[in-house]
Amino acid sequence: MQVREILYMSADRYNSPDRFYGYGIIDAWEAVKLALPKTLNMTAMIEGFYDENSNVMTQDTVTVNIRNSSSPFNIMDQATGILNTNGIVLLEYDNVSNGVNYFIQVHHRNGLETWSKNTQSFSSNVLNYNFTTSALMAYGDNMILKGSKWTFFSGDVNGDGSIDIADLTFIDNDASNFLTGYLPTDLNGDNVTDIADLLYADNNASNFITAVTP
Ligand SMILES: [Ca+2]
Ligand SMILES: [Ca+2]
Repeated sequence: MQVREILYMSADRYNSPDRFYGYGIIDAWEAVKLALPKTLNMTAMIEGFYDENSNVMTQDTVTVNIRNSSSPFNIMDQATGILNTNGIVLLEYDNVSNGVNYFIQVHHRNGLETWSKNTQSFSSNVLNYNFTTSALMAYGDNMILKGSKWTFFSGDVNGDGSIDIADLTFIDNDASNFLTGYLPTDLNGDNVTDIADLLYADNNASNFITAVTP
């Protein structure tokens, strides 16, 4: 946001009927608050990374886009962070505003791309959003229940928005070669690619799981 814009929005006449005729008195503290980064406090679980018995998720990186509310849903800002063992991540954005409606779009190395059900807005520089409480939190209700948590489908290894034979082939190849480490084919985050990973993708591919987006 431009400094000029921030100062304008802080002024006492910004929301008054004569806003176009003058800036009113600039409120420096209000301007400082407007210029602060916006924080998304997001909770999300990845199917394969979440253990419903221990109620713990293996930590992993997600990239979260804040997107415009109308087609073509331009990306307004992007941040990357680590979902902790409770599935919580705090992400900061500089290029979004309070009171504006945005979609939240989440990317993970092999979790299926998932969007917020509806548009959301930051208020007082914060937006809290929890995907795990209900299928209704995801666009198209496109999540899978694991224990008591709604989670993002695992298995989109190549990130093309569908879980299918192409993803299974990647996992199968890496498993055949006994590959280990931080790989897109490791669906449960144990740093080994094997049959356990293949099962998640196979199950979701059998159900023709694809991303559902606005
Ligand atoms: Ca795929
Ligand atoms: Ca694994």
